[in-house]
Amino acid sequence: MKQDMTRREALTTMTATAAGLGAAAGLTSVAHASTLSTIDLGYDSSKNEYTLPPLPYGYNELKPHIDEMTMMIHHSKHHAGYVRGLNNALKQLKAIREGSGDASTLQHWQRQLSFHAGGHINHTLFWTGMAPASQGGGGDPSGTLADAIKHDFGSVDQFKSQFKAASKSVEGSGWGWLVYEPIAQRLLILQMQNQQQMMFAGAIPLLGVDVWEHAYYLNYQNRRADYIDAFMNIINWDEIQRRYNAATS
Ligand code: MN3
Repeated sequence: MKQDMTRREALTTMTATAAGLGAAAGLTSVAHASTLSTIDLGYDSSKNEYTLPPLPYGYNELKPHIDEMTMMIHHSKHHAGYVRGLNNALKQLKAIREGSGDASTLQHWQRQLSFHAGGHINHTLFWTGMAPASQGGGGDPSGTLADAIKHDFGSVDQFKSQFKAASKSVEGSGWGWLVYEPIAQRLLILQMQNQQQMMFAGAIPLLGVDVWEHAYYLNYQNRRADYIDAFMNIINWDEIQRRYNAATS
């Protein structure tokens, strides 16, 4: 096992792996060197259950861009709810498969599976896609990711402009995403409604911003645009570069 891996390295490495696999698969865990506690992206293979992954920074460390109360409720309540919903959907589908469940509810639980798996994976990528300045958050993309952004969007500024405009204009609850499309091998900006709609199979998520009201309403009220502008200041570009490397390798 990677005994010398720090907690942060473990998290970012595992997140890159998950993104490279299309995020829907490959969520695994790695033992922490000093405590032997499980550092994970939200799956306990010994229990076959999804779990709430710890944040790689404190709830108060993204201030002033995202306030402590919002971070605490968002992670410990909202994200935790998606984890519970995902585990429950799988439990119900297992029961139906084995004959003890109500087969007439299958479509409902399939829908629940999609929604809550989306919620769990989106948030796992969201937390690790941000970082306080002390951990390298902020600034601009560089290296091969910046080259790809310039190739596919014209310039970093044009990318930012479209990413912000797309995220601000999501109808209702949803997300803005930068994804890698592996057929044309190019970057795309997508809107997502709720936790899963308007994405397509094969799109590999690289950078996502949560624009559900629960992500910003305590501090920004109805000012979603201001929240997205603030989010642009705390992007963990090193982590997004790692995901891009995983997606393209
Ligand atoms: Mn959320």
